[in-house]
Amino acid sequence: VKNGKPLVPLEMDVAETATLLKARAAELGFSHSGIAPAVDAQGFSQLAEWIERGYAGEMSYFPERLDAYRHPKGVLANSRTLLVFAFPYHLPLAPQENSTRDSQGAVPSLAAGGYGKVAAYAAGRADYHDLLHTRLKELRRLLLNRHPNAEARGVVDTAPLLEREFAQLAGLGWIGKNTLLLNRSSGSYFFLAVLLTSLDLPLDQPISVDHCGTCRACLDACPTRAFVAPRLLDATRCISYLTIEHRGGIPVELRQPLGEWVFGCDVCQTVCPWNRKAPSVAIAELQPCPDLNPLALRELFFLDDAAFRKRFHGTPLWRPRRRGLLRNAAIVLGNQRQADSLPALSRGLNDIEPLIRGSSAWGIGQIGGSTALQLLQQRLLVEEDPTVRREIEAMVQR
Ligand code: B12
Ligand code: SF4
Ligand code: SF4
Repeated sequence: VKNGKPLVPLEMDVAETATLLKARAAELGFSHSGIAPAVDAQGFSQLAEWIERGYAGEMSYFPERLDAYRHPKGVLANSRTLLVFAFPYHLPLAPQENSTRDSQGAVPSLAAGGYGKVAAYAAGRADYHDLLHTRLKELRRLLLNRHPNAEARGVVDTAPLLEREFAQLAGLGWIGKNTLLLNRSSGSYFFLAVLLTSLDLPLDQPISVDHCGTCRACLDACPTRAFVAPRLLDATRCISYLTIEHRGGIPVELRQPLGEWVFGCDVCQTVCPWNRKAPSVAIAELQPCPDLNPLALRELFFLDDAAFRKRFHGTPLWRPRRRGLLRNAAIVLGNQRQADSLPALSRGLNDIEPLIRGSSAWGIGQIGGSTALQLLQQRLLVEEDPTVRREIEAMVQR
């Protein structure tokens, strides 16, 4: 600096910062990066309508801080630009790739029963929020070292920001009919992470072409018919919401369509033609973990709170907690209709948690037969919770 003026023109300086940040992001494992302006969120009024229609379900953080979604300054007051990054995760496993083995060393197929499917993003041991925040922190430090007076904040998921909209503005892809961000080279199997800053970084060109064309594979394949229209998702019908975010019982009419998904769902991505050639480039922490995917469900019913915590704490599957994961497991075992699952479900029917008892009653009812009926009738003699009683009675009367 000479006479209070920078020797290097400021624009060049920020341009160089942008180049450095993108280069470092690539070294840290991000597959794409781009810069978007901090402008009003185009989707704001649609977001408000989406909440109004009840599509957000129990995700109360949407209505509670709706106003903050209007503009990125709701996340960082002085934000001028947003660096948006994509981070790839492992593609869903083909059944033969599943590395879980039973005691005889054989690879169990889901059809054999007792196992549940876990969405690809959650198949590794690490929680992606932790992985991405560590990387964003390093990028933030790099930015602030070069511009000590600037401000920057890294976010993944939890801030009031329509990440896919800003990713599209930053040139990372387009928003597909399944509402996910898609990229011609990587499909949609990646996470998004954002670094908001007060710096005027040079902007990238948004992608304005919609490469979905006439395709509607995702809309037709969704097992629970969760898409009200292209790019409009009723989250309360989405298996990902039901198995991860929803706290209560799974609505009866959606239990069979849930199929074998015990945590999340990949259907609207696996059918997408843009994912056919997507490269599998996940880092070690996101590689599918043999004891998590597919998930052996029956043994879960024999884990108490402490054992459950020991097994799942720190993994993505911890989010719905024991009660949520066992609720899901009971539904999947019910859908598989295997008598071998009755001992586990019987344990669930007598669990301390009413949600698990009610879901297990449903699972036992799906398996049917005299043992199932006996288990349900026995429980009915002592059951006091009215909701669980209704679940059991509905199964006994079938
Ligand atoms: C809440 C949430 C969910 C909810 C709701 C999903 C959703 N589509 O909104 C649930 C739990 C269902 C979910 C599921 C999944 N999620 Co999620 N989720 C989020 C989160 C935290 C917020 C999304 C959000 O703001 N939704 C609000 C609604 C309104 O957004 P929208 O549906 O896109 O709405 C727009 C359009 O509908 C549009 N619109 C167009 N026409 C019309 C017409 C009308 C009438 C209306 C009302 C609206 C409308 O306007 C809206 C506003 O822009 C984001 C992270 C973030 N902060 O952005 C991750 C995020 C979107 N999820 C992610 C992932 C990976 C998933 C799953 C694939 C996980 C899985 N395998 O199970 C599934 C995919 C399901 C799907 N098809 O969307 C990634 C997606 C990465 C990518 N490539 O796009 C994100 C970005 C997380 C991350 N940081 O990486 N998720
Ligand atoms: S994640 Fe599954 S349930 Fe949700 S919209 Fe996609 S296909 Fe439907
Ligand atoms: S399946 Fe088809 S319509 Fe759906 S996101 Fe992919 S290209 Fe678009």
